[in-house]
Amino acid sequence: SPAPHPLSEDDESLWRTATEVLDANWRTDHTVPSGTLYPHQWSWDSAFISIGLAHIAPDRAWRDLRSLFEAQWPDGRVPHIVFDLGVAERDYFPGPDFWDVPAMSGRPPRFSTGLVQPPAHALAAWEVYRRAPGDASAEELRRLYPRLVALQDYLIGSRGVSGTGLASIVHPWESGLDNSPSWDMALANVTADESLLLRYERQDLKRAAADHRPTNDDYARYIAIAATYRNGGYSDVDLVDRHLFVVECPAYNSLLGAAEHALARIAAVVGADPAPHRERAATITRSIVERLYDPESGTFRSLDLKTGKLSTQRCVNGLFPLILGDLPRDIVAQVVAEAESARFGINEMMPIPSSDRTADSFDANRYWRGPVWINANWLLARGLAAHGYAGHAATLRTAMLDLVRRSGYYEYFHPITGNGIGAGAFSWTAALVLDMLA
Ligand code: 9YW
Repeated sequence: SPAPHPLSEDDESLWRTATEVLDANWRTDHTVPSGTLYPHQWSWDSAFISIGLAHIAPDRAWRDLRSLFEAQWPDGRVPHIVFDLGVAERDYFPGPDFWDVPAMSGRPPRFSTGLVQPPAHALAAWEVYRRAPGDASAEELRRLYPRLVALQDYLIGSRGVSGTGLASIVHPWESGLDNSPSWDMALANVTADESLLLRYERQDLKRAAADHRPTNDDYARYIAIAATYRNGGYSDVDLVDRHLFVVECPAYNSLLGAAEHALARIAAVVGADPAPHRERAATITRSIVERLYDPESGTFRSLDLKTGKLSTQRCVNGLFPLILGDLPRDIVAQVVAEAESARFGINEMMPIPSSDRTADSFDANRYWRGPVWINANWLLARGLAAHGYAGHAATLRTAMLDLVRRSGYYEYFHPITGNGIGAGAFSWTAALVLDMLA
């Protein structure tokens, strides 16, 4: 479908190619993140993808969100991967056999993982509705609303380990920022049993360069943590005592709060009461500031609930509280200062990297330890604009579009050269480019 308004020749061609990426990655009722690396449905990917689809095919945007929530567990969790059982086990590791999830929600056994991902979906549903308003969209919102609320209830309830309104993640994969240095301290306390990994075969290394992916040492820990959670029947009881990894992430919880803000708006459309959502949103923002903000450095960090320690690493997740409209102004100013600093350096030439450029842990190639990711930058641009930093938001937008024009729809980008890394024809990159052009 054509762009909603006339575009320059360059942007017109970007619009067309982004549409082609999303068309090619569509599978019956959902979009895969990448046709090569990720052949199933991923939870927060579907949220970002739906926002782009809203411009070109609103029916597919809603279908993507709906199919994800049809895989919601009875306890409210929305799985981080919904498996396409027509895809061979060997095409993704760890696949259905590893997770070994029982039949439920009218699904056969092994239909999903037992983890969650950042709750970007209420925000996405609201944004799809705004981009494609009308009766059909209002009806989709009505259908999704109770499911979105059930997800929030699960995260704030079962995963509300600290009792402060914040949700804990029980695996780095749940953050969506898999190998971020933000988890290094907590992971150092997890024994890496490389022999466990030897029993499996990493599929990602057949499809992407090893030095662009998490290390084997990371994967051994990832598998140990996932196996522990699985062997406990995916129970969330007594997590701090029983489980290996229990962390409060500022990005995850910012999206949790943003979801409550979005649900308040959705509630008004579907005839529900917005007030409880506003209250929850206020609690979440307050707790993020009380628990995850380090006043000395003026930055947000992840908190390890097993040790009670804030991570010492400054990562892109520390900038995410900017997406909260009710973040206190003095704190907004501190986060913006961090984003402007040499560590992250907002400029027209390059979007914000996933990790502090000046830190020893910075690795320009390795996934969430340095490369630029479009979803993070899109969210930050949105947050900056909402807090009145229109100039910064415009700078990020220019940098993102130039990067993709130059390098293509990659999964992530080298933060110095801008070269594309990981999978090409990556769905959320294409989707968010459409959103920025529209
Ligand atoms: C993996 C699909 C997912 C994203 C995550 C990203 C990566 C999967 O890909 O994880 O196998 O490493 O870290 O955020 O949802 O795009």
